[in-house]
Amino acid sequence: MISGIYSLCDNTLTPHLSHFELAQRLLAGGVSILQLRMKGETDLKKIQEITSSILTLKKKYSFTFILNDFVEIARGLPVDGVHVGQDDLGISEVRKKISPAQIVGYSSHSLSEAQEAERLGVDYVAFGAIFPTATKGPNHPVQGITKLRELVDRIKIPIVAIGGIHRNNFTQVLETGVSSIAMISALTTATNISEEAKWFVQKMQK
Ligand code: TZP
Ligand code: MG
Repeated sequence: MISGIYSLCDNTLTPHLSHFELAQRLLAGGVSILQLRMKGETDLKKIQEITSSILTLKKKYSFTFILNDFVEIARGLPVDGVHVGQDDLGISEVRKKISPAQIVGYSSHSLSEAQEAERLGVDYVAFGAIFPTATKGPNHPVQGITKLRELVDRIKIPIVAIGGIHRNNFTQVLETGVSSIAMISALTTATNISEEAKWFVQKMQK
Protein backbone atom coordinates (compact mmCIF):
# COMPACT_ATOMS: atom_id res chain seq x y z
CA MET A 1 0.00 0.00 0.00
CA ILE A 2 2.94 2.34 0.69
CA SER A 3 5.07 2.15 -2.40
CA GLY A 4 5.73 4.24 -5.48
CA ILE A 5 5.28 7.97 -5.78
CA TYR A 6 3.72 9.65 -2.76
CA SER A 7 2.29 12.97 -3.86
CA LEU A 8 1.25 15.69 -1.48
CA CYS A 9 -1.88 17.49 -2.58
CA ASP A 10 -0.84 20.84 -1.12
CA ASN A 11 -1.56 23.93 -3.17
CA THR A 12 0.44 26.43 -1.09
CA LEU A 13 2.86 26.93 -3.98
CA THR A 14 0.10 26.78 -6.60
CA PRO A 15 -2.89 28.60 -5.12
CA HIS A 16 -4.47 29.06 -8.57
CA LEU A 17 -5.28 25.34 -8.48
CA SER A 18 -7.91 23.93 -6.15
CA HIS A 19 -7.02 20.81 -4.16
CA PHE A 20 -9.39 18.86 -6.36
CA GLU A 21 -7.76 20.09 -9.56
CA LEU A 22 -4.33 19.37 -8.16
CA ALA A 23 -5.41 15.86 -7.11
CA GLN A 24 -6.80 15.18 -10.59
CA ARG A 25 -3.54 16.21 -12.25
CA LEU A 26 -1.37 14.20 -9.88
CA LEU A 27 -3.53 11.10 -10.24
CA ALA A 28 -3.61 11.42 -14.03
CA GLY A 29 0.17 11.13 -13.82
CA GLY A 30 -0.18 7.77 -12.08
CA VAL A 31 0.94 8.50 -8.52
CA SER A 32 0.26 5.63 -6.10
CA ILE A 33 -0.41 7.71 -3.01
CA LEU A 34 -2.08 11.05 -2.53
CA GLN A 35 -1.99 12.90 0.77
CA LEU A 36 -4.36 15.81 1.22
CA ARG A 37 -2.40 18.43 3.14
CA MET A 38 -4.21 21.60 4.21
CA LYS A 39 -1.90 23.06 6.85
CA GLY A 40 -3.50 25.80 8.91
CA GLU A 41 -6.99 25.29 7.51
CA THR A 42 -9.56 25.73 10.26
CA ASP A 43 -12.77 25.30 8.29
CA LEU A 44 -13.49 21.64 9.04
CA LYS A 45 -16.51 21.57 6.75
CA LYS A 46 -14.35 22.72 3.86
CA ILE A 47 -11.74 20.04 4.59
CA GLN A 48 -14.49 17.45 4.77
CA GLU A 49 -15.94 18.56 1.43
CA ILE A 50 -12.58 18.54 -0.31
CA THR A 51 -11.76 15.12 1.15
CA SER A 52 -15.11 13.79 -0.09
CA SER A 53 -14.57 15.27 -3.55
CA ILE A 54 -11.15 13.63 -3.85
CA LEU A 55 -12.66 10.34 -2.68
CA THR A 56 -14.88 10.39 -5.81
CA LEU A 57 -11.68 10.12 -7.88
CA LYS A 58 -11.35 6.55 -6.59
CA LYS A 59 -13.88 5.61 -9.29
CA LYS A 60 -11.37 6.63 -11.91
CA TYR A 61 -7.96 6.02 -10.31
CA SER A 62 -6.45 3.44 -8.05
CA PHE A 63 -4.58 5.20 -5.23
CA THR A 64 -4.02 5.22 -1.49
CA PHE A 65 -5.65 8.31 -0.04
CA ILE A 66 -4.16 9.71 3.15
CA LEU A 67 -5.41 12.71 5.09
CA ASN A 68 -2.88 14.89 6.87
CA ASP A 69 -3.62 15.89 10.49
CA PHE A 70 -7.42 15.83 10.62
CA VAL A 71 -8.00 12.58 12.45
CA GLU A 72 -11.61 13.44 13.31
CA ILE A 73 -12.42 13.86 9.63
CA ALA A 74 -10.59 10.67 8.66
CA ARG A 75 -12.66 8.88 11.28
CA GLY A 76 -15.90 9.68 9.48
CA LEU A 77 -14.83 9.14 5.87
CA PRO A 78 -13.48 6.14 3.93
CA VAL A 79 -9.97 7.53 3.48
CA ASP A 80 -7.22 4.91 3.58
CA GLY A 81 -5.33 6.52 6.39
CA VAL A 82 -4.06 9.53 8.29
CA HIS A 83 -0.68 11.16 8.54
CA VAL A 84 0.40 12.72 11.82
CA GLY A 85 3.48 14.24 13.41
CA GLN A 86 4.94 15.35 16.72
CA ASP A 87 2.37 18.11 17.16
CA ASP A 88 -0.65 15.87 16.70
CA LEU A 89 -2.42 13.29 18.84
CA GLY A 90 -0.24 10.39 20.02
CA ILE A 91 -0.16 7.26 17.86
CA SER A 92 -2.26 5.13 20.19
CA GLU A 93 -4.89 7.89 20.49
CA VAL A 94 -5.04 8.15 16.70
CA ARG A 95 -5.49 4.38 16.44
CA LYS A 96 -8.36 4.46 18.89
CA LYS A 97 -10.18 7.05 16.81
CA ILE A 98 -9.91 5.62 13.32
CA SER A 99 -11.14 2.34 11.89
CA PRO A 100 -8.89 -0.74 12.11
CA ALA A 101 -8.61 -0.76 8.32
CA GLN A 102 -7.17 2.72 8.20
CA ILE A 103 -3.41 3.18 8.31
CA VAL A 104 -1.31 5.64 10.29
CA GLY A 105 1.75 7.40 8.93
CA TYR A 106 4.15 9.45 11.00
CA SER A 107 6.57 12.28 10.14
CA SER A 108 9.96 11.65 11.75
CA HIS A 109 12.95 13.94 11.90
CA SER A 110 15.64 11.68 13.34
CA LEU A 111 16.60 8.01 13.28
CA SER A 112 15.53 7.52 16.89
CA GLU A 113 12.16 9.18 16.33
CA ALA A 114 11.52 6.94 13.31
CA GLN A 115 12.47 3.82 15.29
CA GLU A 116 10.24 4.85 18.17
CA ALA A 117 7.34 5.39 15.77
CA GLU A 118 7.88 1.87 14.42
CA ARG A 119 7.86 0.53 17.97
CA LEU A 120 4.58 2.36 18.63
CA GLY A 121 3.03 0.59 15.69
CA VAL A 122 2.72 3.11 12.87
CA ASP A 123 2.26 1.65 9.39
CA TYR A 124 4.92 3.78 7.73
CA VAL A 125 7.29 6.62 8.56
CA ALA A 126 8.08 9.66 6.49
CA PHE A 127 11.70 10.66 6.98
CA GLY A 128 13.12 14.03 6.07
CA ALA A 129 14.00 16.47 4.95
CA ILE A 130 16.46 14.46 2.89
CA PHE A 131 17.77 17.63 1.23
CA PRO A 132 17.31 21.30 2.11
CA THR A 133 13.96 22.53 0.86
CA ALA A 134 12.42 25.96 0.53
CA THR A 135 9.02 24.34 1.10
CA LYS A 136 9.87 23.79 4.79
CA GLY A 137 12.17 26.77 5.18
CA PRO A 138 15.84 27.04 6.23
CA ASN A 139 15.38 25.86 9.82
CA HIS A 140 13.97 22.43 9.04
CA PRO A 141 16.41 19.62 9.92
CA VAL A 142 18.14 18.00 6.97
CA GLN A 143 18.91 14.26 7.25
CA GLY A 144 20.89 13.49 4.10
CA ILE A 145 21.19 10.28 2.12
CA THR A 146 23.55 8.49 4.53
CA LYS A 147 21.07 8.68 7.40
CA LEU A 148 18.27 7.61 5.08
CA ARG A 149 20.28 4.53 4.12
CA GLU A 150 20.90 3.82 7.80
CA LEU A 151 17.18 4.00 8.52
CA VAL A 152 16.44 1.58 5.67
CA ASP A 153 18.74 -0.90 7.47
CA ARG A 154 17.23 -0.27 10.89
CA ILE A 155 13.48 -0.53 10.43
CA LYS A 156 11.08 -2.94 8.78
CA ILE A 157 8.06 -0.75 8.09
CA PRO A 158 7.89 1.22 4.82
CA ILE A 159 9.89 4.45 4.67
CA VAL A 160 8.75 7.44 2.68
CA ALA A 161 11.62 9.79 1.84
CA ILE A 162 10.65 13.45 1.73
CA GLY A 163 12.11 16.91 1.40
CA GLY A 164 14.00 18.60 -1.42
CA ILE A 165 13.63 15.67 -3.80
CA HIS A 166 13.70 16.62 -7.48
CA ARG A 167 14.67 15.11 -10.83
CA ASN A 168 18.37 15.68 -10.21
CA ASN A 169 18.60 13.74 -6.93
CA PHE A 170 15.72 11.28 -7.33
CA THR A 171 17.85 8.28 -8.38
CA GLN A 172 20.12 8.76 -5.39
CA VAL A 173 17.10 8.51 -3.09
CA LEU A 174 15.63 5.56 -4.95
CA GLU A 175 18.89 3.64 -4.62
CA THR A 176 18.68 3.69 -0.81
CA GLY A 177 15.86 1.15 -1.05
CA VAL A 178 13.05 3.29 0.37
CA SER A 179 9.51 2.11 -0.30
CA SER A 180 8.18 5.41 -1.47
CA ILE A 181 9.27 8.94 -2.40
CA ALA A 182 7.25 12.02 -1.51
CA MET A 183 7.34 15.38 -3.21
CA ILE A 184 5.55 18.69 -3.15
CA SER A 185 7.35 21.36 -5.19
CA ALA A 186 8.89 19.04 -7.79
CA LEU A 187 5.40 18.01 -8.81
CA THR A 188 3.09 20.90 -8.02
CA THR A 189 5.24 23.65 -9.56
CA ALA A 190 5.85 21.74 -12.81
CA THR A 191 4.48 23.31 -15.99
CA ASN A 192 2.64 20.07 -16.70
CA ILE A 193 1.94 18.35 -13.38
CA SER A 194 0.62 15.10 -14.87
CA GLU A 195 3.57 14.70 -17.22
CA GLU A 196 6.00 15.44 -14.40
CA ALA A 197 4.32 12.88 -12.13
CA LYS A 198 4.47 10.37 -14.98
CA TRP A 199 8.21 10.93 -15.34
CA PHE A 200 8.78 10.07 -11.66
CA VAL A 201 6.37 7.14 -11.73
CA GLN A 202 8.19 5.61 -14.70
CA LYS A 203 11.57 6.23 -13.13
CA MET A 204 10.45 4.36 -10.02
CA GLN A 205 9.08 1.41 -12.03
CA LYS A 206 12.37 0.78 -13.88
N1 TZP B 1 8.19 17.17 5.51
C1 TZP B 1 9.51 17.15 5.49
S1 TZP B 1 10.14 18.04 4.18
C2 TZP B 1 8.56 18.44 3.63
C3 TZP B 1 7.63 17.88 4.49
C4 TZP B 1 6.19 18.02 4.39
C5 TZP B 1 8.32 19.30 2.46
C6 TZP B 1 8.54 18.60 1.16
O1 TZP B 1 8.37 19.51 0.09
P1 TZP B 1 9.32 19.50 -1.17
O2 TZP B 1 8.84 20.71 -1.97
O3 TZP B 1 9.09 18.23 -1.90
O4 TZP B 1 10.72 19.67 -0.68
MG1 MG C 1 0.59 17.14 11.62
